[in-house]
Amino acid sequence: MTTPALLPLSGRRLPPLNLGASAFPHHRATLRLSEKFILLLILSAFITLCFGAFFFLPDSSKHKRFDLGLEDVLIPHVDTSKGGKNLGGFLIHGQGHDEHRHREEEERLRNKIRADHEKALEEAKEKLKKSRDEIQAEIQTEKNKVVQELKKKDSKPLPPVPLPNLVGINSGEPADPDIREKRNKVKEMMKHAWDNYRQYGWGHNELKPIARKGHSTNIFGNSQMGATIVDALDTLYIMGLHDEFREGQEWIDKNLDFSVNSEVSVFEVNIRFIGGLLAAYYLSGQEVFKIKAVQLAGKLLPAFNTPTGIPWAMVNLKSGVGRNWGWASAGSSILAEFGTLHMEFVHLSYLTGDSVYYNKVMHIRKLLQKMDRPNGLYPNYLNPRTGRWGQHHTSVGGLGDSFYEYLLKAWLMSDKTDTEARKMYDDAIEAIEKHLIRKSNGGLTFIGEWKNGHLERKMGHLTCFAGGMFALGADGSRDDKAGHYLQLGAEIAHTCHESYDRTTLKLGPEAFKFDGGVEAVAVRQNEKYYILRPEVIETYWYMWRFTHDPKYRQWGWEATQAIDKYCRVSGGFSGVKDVYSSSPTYDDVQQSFFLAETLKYLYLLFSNDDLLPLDNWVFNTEAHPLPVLHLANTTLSGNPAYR
Ligand code: DMJ
Repeated sequence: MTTPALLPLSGRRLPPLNLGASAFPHHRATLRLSEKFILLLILSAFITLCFGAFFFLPDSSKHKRFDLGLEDVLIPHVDTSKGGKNLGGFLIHGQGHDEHRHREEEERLRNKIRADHEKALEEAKEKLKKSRDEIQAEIQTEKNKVVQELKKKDSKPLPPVPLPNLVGINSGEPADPDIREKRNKVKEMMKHAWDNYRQYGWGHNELKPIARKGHSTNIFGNSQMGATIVDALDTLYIMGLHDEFREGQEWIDKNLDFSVNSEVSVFEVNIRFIGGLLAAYYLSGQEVFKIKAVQLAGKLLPAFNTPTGIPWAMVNLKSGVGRNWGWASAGSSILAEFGTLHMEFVHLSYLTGDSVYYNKVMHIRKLLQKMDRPNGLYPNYLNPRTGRWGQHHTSVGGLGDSFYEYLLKAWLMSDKTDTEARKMYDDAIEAIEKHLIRKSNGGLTFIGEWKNGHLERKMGHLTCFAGGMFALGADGSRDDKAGHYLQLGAEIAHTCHESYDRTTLKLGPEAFKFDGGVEAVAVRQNEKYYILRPEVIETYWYMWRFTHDPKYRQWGWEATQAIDKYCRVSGGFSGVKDVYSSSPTYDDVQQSFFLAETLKYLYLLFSNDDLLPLDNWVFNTEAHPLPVLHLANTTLSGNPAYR
C-alpha cells in the first residue's frame, strides 16, 4: 500500500510523507490517523502563513481590517456625517482616537495566537512520537465508540406484530417406551456434541472434535461467529435443553457482532444464522434473536447491488462489497444460493414491517419467471451482471437443491396462498421427472444430473432430501397426483437407504452411481465420505410423518446407531473419510448442521407428530422451523406496520 502523495497549493507533488505508514505498511487505520496528523500540520502551517502575511504586510491604517473581536464595531454604512470613514460599505468608529490601544490589543492577540499555535504543534509532535501499540489502542478506542453508537442505533425496538400461531413447540413425548428410549439417545448425542463444542470450540464456528479446538471454513468468513451456537439453538429448545439454550442466548447477546471485516456466504449466513435466529425467536419469544436477525439481514442487503438484482454469492459484512465464487461458471451466482432466501426474507419483512426484504426475493422470482428454461429446467448458474445463464448444468442436488425446496415451502409458508410459487414448483418438478428421474437396472429410482447435454447417472447425498420434498408437496399437487408424489418420495427414500445399507459403516457416501453394473455405490475415492449430513434422515422423517410406516423409524435408528458407533469420539462427533472401510479415518469436523439438522430430524422421527406439526411450521433448508404466516396472497398484511 502506498501513501497518497500530497498536492501543495503550487500543484507540485510533494514526496510521500512517512508518518507511520511505512512503519505499518498494511494498516489502513494507521494511515488514516497519520493523515489526520498531516492535516493538522498543514493547518498549522496555514495559520502561520496567514499571520505572517498579516503582520509583515506594510502597516497601514487604510487597510484595516477584519474583525478580530476588537472593540471597533463594524456597522453597515448608512451615514458618514458623524466623523467616521466609509470602508467598503462599513463604517469604523473611533478611528484616530485610540490608535495606541489598538496596537496593544493587536500585540496581545498576536502573542495569544502564537502560543496557541505552538501548543498545537507540540500536541501534534507528541502524537507522532507514539508507539505503534499506543496508536493501535487509540484506533481501537475510536472503533469501539463507533460500534457502540451503531449498536445503540441498531437496537431500536421493532414494531410489534401479531405473532403467528405457535403450536407444538415443546411436546411430542412418545408413549411407547422403546421409542422414548431412542429419542433420549438422540438427546444424549446432542448433549455430547454441544458439551464438547462448549468446552473446546466455544464462540468458534465449528468444532474439531479430535484436535479439540475451534474450526471454520470460508463460508463463515474469517471471524468467529459462533455458527454452531446459532444453528443449534432451536434443537436445544425442542429437546428441552434449556440451560444450554440460555448459555447460547447469552453468548449471542454479548458477542454476536456483525460489524466485522469478514467475507461470508450470503446463502449460508441466511439459512444458518438468519434462519436459526428467527426460529429461536419464534420458539422462545426472546427479542434478542429477532434484533440480531434483522441486524444481520441489513448486512446482507448490499449483496443485492448488482445490475440484475441477483445477489452475489459472498459479501463483506463491513464494506458491503460482494463477489462470486471463483469456481462458478462464467462469474455466475448459484441457483441454490440466490434461490434459497425467500422464507427468511418474507419473515424479516413480516417482523420488521419493512418490505425491503420481501421486494428483494420477489424481484429474483420475477426475473427467473421471465427467463427461458432449457427443457423446462433451471440451470445452476446465472450471471448477475448479464442476467444470462452460465453453463447448462441442472441438479436437484448441490447447486440446485434448495431452490426447488423453497418454491414449495414459500407456498406452504403462506398458508398455501402463494399460488405463483406453487405453480413454479409444479412446473419445475414435472421437468425434473421427465428429464432427470430414472430407474436403474436393479429397479432403484434415482435423480441424475443434466450436464453437457446428457444425463449423468449419479446421485448426491444432498439430492436425497428430495424424497421428503416430494412427499411434502404431494398434497396440493397438480391433477391431484398426491399418491404419485408420495410414492416417488418413498422410492427416493428407499434408494437413499440402499446407499447407506450397501456400505460397511451403514452410513451414506457423498455421491453414488447407477452405471456400469454399479447401483447406489460410490465409485471414486473422493465421493466415499460421510460428513454427518442430514438429507437421508430428513427424508425418513417426512416419510414417517406422512405414512407412519415403521420402516422409516427403523432406518432412522440404523443411522443413529451407525453415527454413534463410527462418528462419535470423546471430543464430539466427526465425519468419516470412507464409509466402505472398516477402519475409517476421521475428517475431524463437527459440522454445525449436525446439531441443526441431523440430530433434530432424528429427534422428531422419534417424537409424536404434535411436536412442530407440519400444518403450522415449515422448516427452512437448515431445519429451522418457521411458522406458517396466514397471509393473503403473500402480501404482508398480517403486519399492522404495513397498512
Ligand atoms: C445444509 O447446510 C443445508 O441442508 C443445505 O441446504 C445443504 N446442505 C447442508 C447439509 O448437508
